[in-house]
Amino acid sequence: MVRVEDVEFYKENGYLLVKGVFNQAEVDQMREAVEGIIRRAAQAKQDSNAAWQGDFLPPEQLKKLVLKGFHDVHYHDASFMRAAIHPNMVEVLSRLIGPNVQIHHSKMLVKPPENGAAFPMHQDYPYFPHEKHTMLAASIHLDNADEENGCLRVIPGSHKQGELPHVGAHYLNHKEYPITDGTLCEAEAGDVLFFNYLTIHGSSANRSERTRRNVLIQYRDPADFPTKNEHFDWGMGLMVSGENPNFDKVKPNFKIVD
Ligand SMILES: O=C(O)CCC(=O)C(=O)O
Repeated sequence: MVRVEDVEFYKENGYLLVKGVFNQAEVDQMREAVEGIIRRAAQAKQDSNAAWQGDFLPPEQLKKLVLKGFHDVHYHDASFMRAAIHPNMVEVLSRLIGPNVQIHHSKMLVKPPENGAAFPMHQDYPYFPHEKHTMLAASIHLDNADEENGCLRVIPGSHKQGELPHVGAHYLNHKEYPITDGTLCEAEAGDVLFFNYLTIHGSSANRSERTRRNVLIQYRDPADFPTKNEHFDWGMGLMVSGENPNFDKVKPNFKIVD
């Protein structure tokens, strides 16, 4: 599934699209699971709009945009846990990260038709900084994604710049980094886009008549330690490949929430 030149491409460019990681049946199960989460979130009145706010779009455009976003999806439906440890995923992850791989967290990002939210260009690093920068996102495509329905865009090689200043620790200056400058990463349902947490990325609004469903799982080497005591999610630290040589160093700090 991954050739030596693919690993080289990832190292050079900070991202890699791998085709056909999941088959149609697996994609269908995850699509149903996404619908289930949306339904249960609505029932629990926890379906607030997760669209990013800021000055990257005029306010009258921004207020119309919608994102159905939900964290820790592998705690909501087993199809995501199966995806997280799928042999095809593990094969790619162990080539890009190394023999030992851990989940950091997961989420789903659903852009509804016509008004699906945009993501200004940003790095994921400021949200959960680590020492060695092994962290990467695996963006699982549950729909064909293209320019029209707001596919992901990346700036190739940008991970080599290291940490960049973010507006309010949130996103990069949108005048310096317009979304449209990003390289389009068009993909089909079942494909996975892997990108490092330092790679600048974002996506435009969904202006098509099609939904764009993305499930994103962050992974790291267990020997790559967080530099801040924050962003603890359910499932942090689950091993998907190899062993944890430092089990006593980093432990999630879970709290019971009423
Ligand atoms: O799903 C997308 O289009 C972008 C998601 C993203 O940039 C993120 O979650 O950091």
